[in-house]
Amino acid sequence: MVYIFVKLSVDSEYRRDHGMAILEEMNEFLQKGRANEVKDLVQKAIDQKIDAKVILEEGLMAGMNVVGEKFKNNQVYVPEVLIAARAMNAGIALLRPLLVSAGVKSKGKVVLGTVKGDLHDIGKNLVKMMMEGKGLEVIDLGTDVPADKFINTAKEQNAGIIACSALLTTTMTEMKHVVEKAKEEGIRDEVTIMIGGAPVTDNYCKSIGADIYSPDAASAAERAVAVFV
Ligand code: B1M
Repeated sequence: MVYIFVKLSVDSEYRRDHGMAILEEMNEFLQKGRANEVKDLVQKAIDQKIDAKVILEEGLMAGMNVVGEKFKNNQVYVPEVLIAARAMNAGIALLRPLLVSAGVKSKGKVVLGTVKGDLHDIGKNLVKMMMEGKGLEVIDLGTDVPADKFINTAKEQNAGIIACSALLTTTMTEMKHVVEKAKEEGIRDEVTIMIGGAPVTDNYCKSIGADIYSPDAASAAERAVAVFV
């Protein structure tokens, strides 16, 4: 009995330590933009039954945060950041089926995009993945999306939600134009406007008259589903 208990705790400790080592290695390779190694390690982590959310947050996003800090301090430049982003996307592609539960009937329509002037799309793509995982239909307008395009698409497609992502303090102001344009076009009462992205806050959301701020992709998907209930 004691033997089994000791063996089980040693095994689970081994798995935990080994799992942490994989995530640390993943983080390091992501910083170097080594997409193949990142992919292999994500697969290894999946095989070891490490939770997909933990792989995403503690392996991939942790590595990307280091890249972001170095970028800010001019220790790395745009090409390095791009290859790190490519490695991150390669890892996320393997996690997708685990983060998204397939075959769920559409619960509502969302028009999603990164606002005008902004080309960051990794966070936006995660929001899309999580929303689809919750059974929402997402019309992805991509990046650099002007306010008009959000509004016209929402009208044409009869969407219940417009979801805007921004990663730059200089482009988040574009979200205000989306709210204003929705008013001008007479659809403000029919559409819920959701916003998010690293520089965005709840106070900012309130100040521009948008409806929902979410700090991460998972909570954005939860709040979006609640809109259609
Ligand atoms: Co840029 N970049 N970048 N960049 N980049 C940041 C954002 C920056 C913080 C880096 C830094 O200085 N530390 C900084 C912004 C500073 C600021 O405005 N405060 C910055 C800058 C300055 C720039 C350029 C201006 C650099 C230059 O050219 N001089 C330039 C701008 C180009 C443009 O957009 N016009 C630029 C370019 C780039 C690349 C093209 C090289 C590349 C983007 C590649 C791509 O997206 N395909 C890039 C990258 C990769 C970054 C960092 C390193 C990583 C961003 C990322 O993907 N994070 C970033 C530093 C950092 O964030 N650590 C940086 C991972 C992603 C999962 O997180 O997108 O925050 P995030 O998404 C989160 C949440 O925010 C939330 O959910 C996700 C997590 O679950 N979320 C939402 C996102 N959208 C949401 C919407 C919602 C709800 C939640 O509801 C609708």
